[in-house]
Amino acid sequence: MNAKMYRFALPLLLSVALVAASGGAHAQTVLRLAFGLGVDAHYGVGAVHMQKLVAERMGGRFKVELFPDFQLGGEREMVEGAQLGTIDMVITSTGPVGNFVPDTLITDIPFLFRDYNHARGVLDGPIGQAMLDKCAAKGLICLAWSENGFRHMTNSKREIKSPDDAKGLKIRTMENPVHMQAFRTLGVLPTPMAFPEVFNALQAGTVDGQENPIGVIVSAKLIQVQRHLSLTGHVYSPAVVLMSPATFNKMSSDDRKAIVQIAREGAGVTRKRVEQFERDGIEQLKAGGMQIRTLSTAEKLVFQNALSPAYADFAKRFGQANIDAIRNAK
Ligand code: EAX
Repeated sequence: MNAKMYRFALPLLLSVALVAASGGAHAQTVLRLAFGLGVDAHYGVGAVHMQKLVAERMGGRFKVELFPDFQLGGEREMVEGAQLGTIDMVITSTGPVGNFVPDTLITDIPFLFRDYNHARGVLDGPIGQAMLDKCAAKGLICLAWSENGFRHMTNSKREIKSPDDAKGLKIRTMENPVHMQAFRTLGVLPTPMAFPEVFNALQAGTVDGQENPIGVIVSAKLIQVQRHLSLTGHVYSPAVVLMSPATFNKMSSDDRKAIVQIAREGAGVTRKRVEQFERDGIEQLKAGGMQIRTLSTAEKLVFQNALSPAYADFAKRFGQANIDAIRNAK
C-alpha cells in the first residue's frame, strides 16, 4: 500500500473501528418540542403527530420530547430558547414572532384574511414560503406554517357589537405591535402580556378582557373568568413550527427535508383540531353560560372602517401592494 492510499485508508479504518467499538449504535438526539396549551389542544395534537412521525421516519436517530402547557415559558421566551439552542423546536402563534422576524407581522393585520381556506392558501404558497425563508437571517429556522385560528374578543364587562362598545376597555393583547396599534385605533387600551399571565390578570381584573381563537378560549378555560364573547373574528392568527438553527444545521440534508415534511403534516393535524374547536367550542361555551354575540358582516365592516387610520399606517409599513397580494389571493 503506497503512502497516498495509506493516508486515505487510515481515517476510514479508524472510523470503522470506532463504530465497531461503540457496538454500531448511533447516539440518539432528543428534540425538545415546546408549545403552549395542553397536548389535546390544537398545537398539542400537531406536536404528538410530529413525535410519532419522527419515530417512524428518522431511523431512530431522533426522539421528540414534548413540553406542553408553556412549561418552557411564554411564546416569546420559547422563541428566544430556539434562538439560543436551549429548545430545539417550538410551535407558537405569530404573536411574538414579529419581534424576531418583522416580515411575518403583515399576517397579523386585522381582517386581512377572508377565511381559513384563504389564509392557508396564502401561507402554504409562495408568499408564505418567502416569509418562512426570512427566518434564517434572524437566527431561527421556520419549518412550516401552522395555525392558531381566527381571534374573537372576550371581556367581563359588557357585550361588544361595535367599536363604541369596546372603547375604554383594558384588553390584553399579545406582544404584537400590529395588534396593539389596531386596538389603540379602536379606542381600546391594549395591555401586552405573555399568555401564561392572562388567566390571573383576568381573574384579578387588571385587564377587562382578551382576544383569542375559540381553541385557546376553551383550552385555557377562560369561561371561568370571562362572561362575554363577541365573535368578531377580527384577525386570523397564524402559528409557525420553528427550529433552532443549532439543531437544524447538525442534521443531514435528508433529515432536514424529513423534519420540514413532518412539521407540515403536524400543522395539518393542528388545522383539523382548530376546525373541530370552531365546530364544537362555541356550543360548549354557550352551554357553560358564556354570553355569546355573533356579529353580522355589516357589524364587522364597522370595525374595519374604524381601523382605517391603522390600515393607512400598515400600507406605509408593509407596502399596499404586498397587502393587496395577500388580500386578493384566491
Ligand atoms: O398561541 O398569546 C396568545 O394569545 C396566543 O394566542 C396563545 O398563546 C396561543
